[in-house]
Order: sequence, then C-alpha cells, then structure tokens
Amino acid sequence: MTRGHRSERTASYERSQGADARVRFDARGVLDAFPLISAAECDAVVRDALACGPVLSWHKGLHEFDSACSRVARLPRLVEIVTGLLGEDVILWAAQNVSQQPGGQHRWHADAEAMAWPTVNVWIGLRNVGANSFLSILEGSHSSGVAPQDLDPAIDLLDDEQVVMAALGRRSGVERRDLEMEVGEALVFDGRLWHASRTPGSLRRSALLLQYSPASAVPKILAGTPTSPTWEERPPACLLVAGARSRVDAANVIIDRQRRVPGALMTSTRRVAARLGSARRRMGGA
Ligand SMILES: O=C(O)CCC(=O)C(=O)O
Repeated sequence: MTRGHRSERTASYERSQGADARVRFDARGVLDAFPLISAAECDAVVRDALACGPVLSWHKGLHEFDSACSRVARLPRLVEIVTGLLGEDVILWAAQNVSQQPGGQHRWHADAEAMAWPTVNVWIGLRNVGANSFLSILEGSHSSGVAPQDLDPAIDLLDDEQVVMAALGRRSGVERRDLEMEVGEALVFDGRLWHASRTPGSLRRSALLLQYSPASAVPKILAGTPTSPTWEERPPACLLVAGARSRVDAANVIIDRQRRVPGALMTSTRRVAARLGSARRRMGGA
C-alpha cells in the first residue's frame, strides 16, 4: 500500500467509496484503509484491553466492557459504514486485542465464523503496525466459496505463492495486497476474505479486531476446528450498535449494561472511599 499523508489517505478512502461502497465491497471483499482514531485513542484502547484481559468471559469478549474498545466500535463513522454493508440492524459480537510477537506469522485463513454467518471485520492498528507488522489480503477471495484452511492439506498456508495459486484456481482476478497501515487506521473487510499477518519487525504489535453481523444472524463462540468448526453451547453476549431491539434474533443475548473495566472500578471505589473518609472527618470521626 502506498504510504501518504493522513489527510491524503482520508481523501483517497472517501473518493474510493462514495455511493457505490457496497458494490465495491461485494466485489473486492474489502474497503480501502482509512484513518479512524488518534494515537492517544489507540493507547486508551490498549490500556483498557490489557485491564480487561484477565477477566474476559472469552477471548473476543472485550465489547462486554464499557471501555475505550467499545467506544471505538460505536463511533458513528464506523457504525455508518457497517450499517451500509450489513443493513440497519447490526450487532457487535466480538472484540479482541490481537497481539503478535516479533517474527510471528498468522497463516492464511478466512474466519470460520464468517463462513457460517455474514460478518464484517474491522481491524484497527493500535501499536507497531506498518512495515513492522502488517495484514496481507487476497482481494476477491471472499467469494471463492471456500476458506484456505479447508483446502488440500498439502498446501502450505504460510506460503503466499501456494495460497495465491490455490485462490486463482477457484476464482479469477484475486489479487494479493500487503497492507502497511498506520497507527489508528481501520481496515473494513468481509470475514470470508482470505487474510494473513506477518510481524517481521522487532516490536510486539497490537490491533483491535471488531466483528459485526446483521442482528438477524445468530453468532456463536468457536470452540475449535479439529476438522470442521465446533461451537460452544453458550452464546456470545452482543452489543446492539444500530437498529431496533425488536428485530434482533430471539436467540441472541443483548448486553443491557456493560461491565466496568477493572481499573476503572478500582478508581471509582477509591473515589467513594475517599468521599466516605472526608465525610467521616467532617463529622469528627477518625
Ligand atoms: O491481527 C492478526 O495478526 C490477524 C488477525 C486475524 O486474522 C484473526 O484473528 O482472524
């Protein structure tokens, strides 16, 4: 991806979308990356994600918290984009801080969940993205009808050329792109799109992955993929980010009250304790 000034990249994103964003998304499986949040907002997301980490109900359950992560997921600009792609009633069923070690590689795959129900992913670079760590995608591969992990096991899913050849055998015109994004930029893509990541640099990378679906879909928690996906019995709690509660599938659990970020709880507990302490002192107590 050509790197450029932030405002140029915003303008290029806006030019490339316009009224036909949905048509282009259906054809390519991805929108151009665009600047969404500031570096300070990225830091707040990392801070809250780390605080919630030890008490997550599952590894993609960050949206259960009233945190910087879910505030980003609800940004009007993002909600406008996802409703444009998924319809007016949209739920967020997964939010995750994806951290990659230096030298790490995430093999080519399509999300098992997105192969089972419509899912739009939003991937936001939080720390040490760009040449240090980047996503690779195969534009157009979302409509190939198969996920790379379900191909002939002889295909090496860490080998770009083998994977591109396999994709081209199923759908003409797929094109590989390595996306060296900047901190705070967002990439919106269909979860069926074949994608991979690489962290060739020496710094640990963080990204926020948000997964949205139409409220009529019934998301599940992936238990594993021994041969084909298996799902947990418990449903993921979902945030209704747009539309009407009455149109949410009855099987979905909608979050009415988000959990507090653990650090925020301590802070407010300390605040209450301090207030009680000063009240006691005013009344002549200890
Ligand atoms: O951020 C990454 O390294 C890849 C994330 C990803 O593709 C996934 O979690 O499905």
